[in-house]
Amino acid sequence: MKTLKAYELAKAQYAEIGVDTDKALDAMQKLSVSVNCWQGDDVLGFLFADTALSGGIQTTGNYLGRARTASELRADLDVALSLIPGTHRLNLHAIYADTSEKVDLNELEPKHFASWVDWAKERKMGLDFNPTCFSHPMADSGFTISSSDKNIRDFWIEHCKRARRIGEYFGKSLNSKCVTNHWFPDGYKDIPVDREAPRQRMAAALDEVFADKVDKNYNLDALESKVFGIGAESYTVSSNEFALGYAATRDIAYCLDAGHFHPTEVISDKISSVLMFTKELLLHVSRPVRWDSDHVVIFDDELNAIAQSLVRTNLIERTHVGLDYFDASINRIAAWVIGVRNMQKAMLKAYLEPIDMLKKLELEGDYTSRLALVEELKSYPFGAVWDYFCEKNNVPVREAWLSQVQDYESKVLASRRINI
Ligand code: RNT
Ligand code: ZN
Repeated sequence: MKTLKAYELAKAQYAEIGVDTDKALDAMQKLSVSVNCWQGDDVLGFLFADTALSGGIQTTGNYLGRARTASELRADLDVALSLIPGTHRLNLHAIYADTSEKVDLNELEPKHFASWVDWAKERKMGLDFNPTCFSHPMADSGFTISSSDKNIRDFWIEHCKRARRIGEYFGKSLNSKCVTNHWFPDGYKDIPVDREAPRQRMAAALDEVFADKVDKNYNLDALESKVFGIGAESYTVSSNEFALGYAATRDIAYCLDAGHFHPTEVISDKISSVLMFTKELLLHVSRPVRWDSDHVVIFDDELNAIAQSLVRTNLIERTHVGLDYFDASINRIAAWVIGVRNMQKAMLKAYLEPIDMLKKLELEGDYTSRLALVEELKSYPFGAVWDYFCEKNNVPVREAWLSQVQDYESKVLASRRINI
């Protein structure tokens, strides 16, 4: 009741500047965020959970309650999703196959993910996918699909081909196109002599992967770039220029990860450029702190700028919004809830801008009014609209979700003390 009253007041205030809050809420209802499953178990997965995380990425922290099995991960996700408004997608990695079979990455088949499809179907959710090109003996050299060793290359080519078929299976079974994102940690710790050959090998290998026809209505491929990783500080094969150039010339999507650029470089300014030359874009919204640290997404300036880039010129229509972070130092379910809700809040705030008015001021060269208005908008009562959105979706308003996570922590997570 209080929430509704506050919403009505906010609605009137927004109406004065020509913003329709109900329309913003409709847009929000349609927004699905691809939730990164790997936040739930520190990127370990179930196929090789004893193998150390590799590929130059790192989780730190040892908070109690890491999900150790697919059913634990699903139970945890159910708790998180019950605290997040709207209907979302789950982003799976190949290592999250749910099978008792001893199966390697180059042997994976759709059937190994059947339980995930059942789970998603029941919840009317879509699934996204990723080949896992790390944490595996075949990635030990620091190179996967661009390795100079044909055996290694072929192993990863086969894995990626299979990943796309699994993506197609997700898309078909759930009637919702799956985004299959390809990320390769390949690179050198120290300065290479030949910067070109690994890139030529990677492009040729990817061409082989994508030569396999899978139905584009059900699977969209994306290629993710990166500036450096731990142990690959001097050179990354799939750099920004490589991945963007490859994606644009092969008609696949490019994946921009917020942590994969130099520390002061932001992806919010890249979105409109990339989408001039590719049909679709995948985002890995993350929070780099001094490096690609994959901190939980917070409601900061860059998150708001990303949302504005998506909403102001409607590029959201061609963008798949995924999250990519992994923090093992706090409750992992809370990490999901905080990150997804923040992404949604930023999008809502962007939907509540008087976009036409702002664009007009800009075109007229009235930069004084543009700045004045954009700054005043920051303290408009968007929180009241957000609270109402949560209430309408039957999820806790404001921090009321936290006690539910704490309850689950003491009842369920606290008993997960051993590795199984
Ligand atoms: C690594 C990339 C990649 C991974 C996930 C787990 O730097 O961001 O997207 O984080 O695939
Ligand atoms: Zn990423």
